[in-house]
Amino acid sequence: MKLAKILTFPIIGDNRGSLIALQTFQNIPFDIKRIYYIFDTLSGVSRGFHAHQKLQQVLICVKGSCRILLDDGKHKENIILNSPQTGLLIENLIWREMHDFSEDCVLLVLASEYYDESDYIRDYDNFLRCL
Ligand code: T46
Repeated sequence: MKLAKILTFPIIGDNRGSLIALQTFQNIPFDIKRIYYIFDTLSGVSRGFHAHQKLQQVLICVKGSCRILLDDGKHKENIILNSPQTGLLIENLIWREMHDFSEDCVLLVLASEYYDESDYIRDYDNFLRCL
């Protein structure tokens, strides 16, 4: 894994089931300013197709599965997310696409910044120029 870092979160489990706690600057390496989640994705739909100038994010598939394609302009990597224990830390200036959402997929995203459309690079040629 070169284009992103895999974070593995410990499960706090007991005889009732499982729990995972995420905390700023403990197991999440930035100040969490925003949380969003993607769910009920229609069959065959792909999302993403952009990079960010500044934003860092951790993607966690808390239910189901999806495939994340990462691209730094030179290399591409595919990562399957299918565990609530796994976080994918994506730094800035990495092109990302999300594919193969399972019907039950819930993709939770922790973000280092508030939503700002001007941080998005939505054109691939522009992304290559920004690198
Ligand atoms: C990313 C991947 C993993 C908001 O108003 N606030 C928000 O916090 C977000 C994330 C989106 N939006 C609006 C902007 C668009 O009108 O929701 C709409 C859908 O957003 P977008 O097409 O950017 O969604 P995805 O799934 O392609 O990408 C999202 C994040 O936007 C992006 O930062 O890295 O998930």
